[in-house]
Amino acid sequence: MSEALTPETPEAVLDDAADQAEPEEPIKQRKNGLYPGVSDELAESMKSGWADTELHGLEPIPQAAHTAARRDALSARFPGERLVVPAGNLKTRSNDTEYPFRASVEYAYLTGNLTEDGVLVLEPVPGGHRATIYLLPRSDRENGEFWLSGQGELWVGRRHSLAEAEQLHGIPAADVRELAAALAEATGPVRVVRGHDAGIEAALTDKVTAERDEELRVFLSEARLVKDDFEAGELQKAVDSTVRGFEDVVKVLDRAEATSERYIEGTFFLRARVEGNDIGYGSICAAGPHACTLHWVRNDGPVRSGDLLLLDAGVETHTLYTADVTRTLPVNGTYTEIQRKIYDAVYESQEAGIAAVRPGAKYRDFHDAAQRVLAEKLVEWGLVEGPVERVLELGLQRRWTLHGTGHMLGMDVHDCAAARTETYVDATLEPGMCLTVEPGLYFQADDLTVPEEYRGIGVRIEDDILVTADGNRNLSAGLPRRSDEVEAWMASLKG
Ligand SMILES: [Mn+2]
Repeated sequence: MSEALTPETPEAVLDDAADQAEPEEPIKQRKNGLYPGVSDELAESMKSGWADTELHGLEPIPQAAHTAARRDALSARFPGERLVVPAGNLKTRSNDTEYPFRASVEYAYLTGNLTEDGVLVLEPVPGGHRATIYLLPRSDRENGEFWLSGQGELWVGRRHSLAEAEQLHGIPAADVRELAAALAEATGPVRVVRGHDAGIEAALTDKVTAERDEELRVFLSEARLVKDDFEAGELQKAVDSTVRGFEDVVKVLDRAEATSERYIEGTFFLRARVEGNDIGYGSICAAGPHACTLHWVRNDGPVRSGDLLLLDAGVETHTLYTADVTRTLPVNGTYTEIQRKIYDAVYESQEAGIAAVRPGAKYRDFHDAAQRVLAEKLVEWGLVEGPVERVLELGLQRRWTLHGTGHMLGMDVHDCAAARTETYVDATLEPGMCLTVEPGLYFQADDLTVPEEYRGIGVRIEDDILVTADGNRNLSAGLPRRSDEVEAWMASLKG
């Protein structure tokens, strides 16, 4: 990262800065605490000679056609109350470097805007609410902010003006730098989505309660249980990019063998960054026994011919919807006998799970259907004593199935996580819900209760399933799942 305008020695800068007249308005210092040395002549020069780049007649972003209805639903749930939904701020990685910014799901869902420091406020008015997005405006040239401040556009890139933001999002925009003080002054009931913007929360600290704020968070989580057509389309885009990312990985498995699991991680990441915003979660690139570690994201192990590769990865779109897909592939293109036996059992379990996804079915049905198949296989193989009913009742299969069979999918990979039990796991499926079906079997390398040939084998198959009016649609059907089809697909890509 460049650090232009840094003079030779820090001492020189401090002396120099002390000599400078204070700017009329305080400029936020760059995080290294050093002002660059600035002569009056240079400061004057930097104020002028810049073209007017204001954009006019901007088309609204595609989400704008949907976010108004989402805000209306929120408004109807909390009449007469001020609602504050922050995007969040940059998070420090170390010293003056930050993690890539990702707007809070609640803010992105309600506005479509994705920039740091943004805040949506719904102000109660007769008959409903008036929405405003508070944003950092374009940098001021007059006070030097645009080139002397760390948030200045010269450093971080051009922002949209407030007028441009208003056209893009279909929501009136205002300067966020005045919001905290205004919120601190304001009276009347207010709720804030917590955990994203400490400054905004501090301004509201005497006016909010944890319990009431949680109700706001829960509502926004439950609002996302059923996806609208736009969201379903974005999820399909995320999956389509993910399919291409899996194809990329298969094509470079020989290079991964020559290096490590990192080659797979990097290959998938390239696809995610070129076609989408990012990966939706840390890619699990688990070769050999690492497949038995459910969240293996270190990805620093060897990739060996004869082993399986469990790849659990998803591309996140520019609108922040993510796929969540897993395939378990033979590194050399052909499953061994024992690998195929375990794989086919998981496949059969997944088929039973997917078949149970339809409107009106209980959410738990697909999990129960998938678990039953796995329990049957484990009894059949003599790994656990039957009958199957006893195994299921005592949950004995879970030594090897380990996790639930799926979850809601959307802007979060584990979407709608704040939804109440009665609206999610104890509820029934509705058209527009999107969930993963992802049974697995995992035989740890040190599991002495299973024959040696099982040890170190982990298999998961995961697809993204949209509930439709008459059943379901597998959004990730573009990736083969049956073992012989996986082998044929790999052969065709390596060809
Ligand atoms: Mn998943």
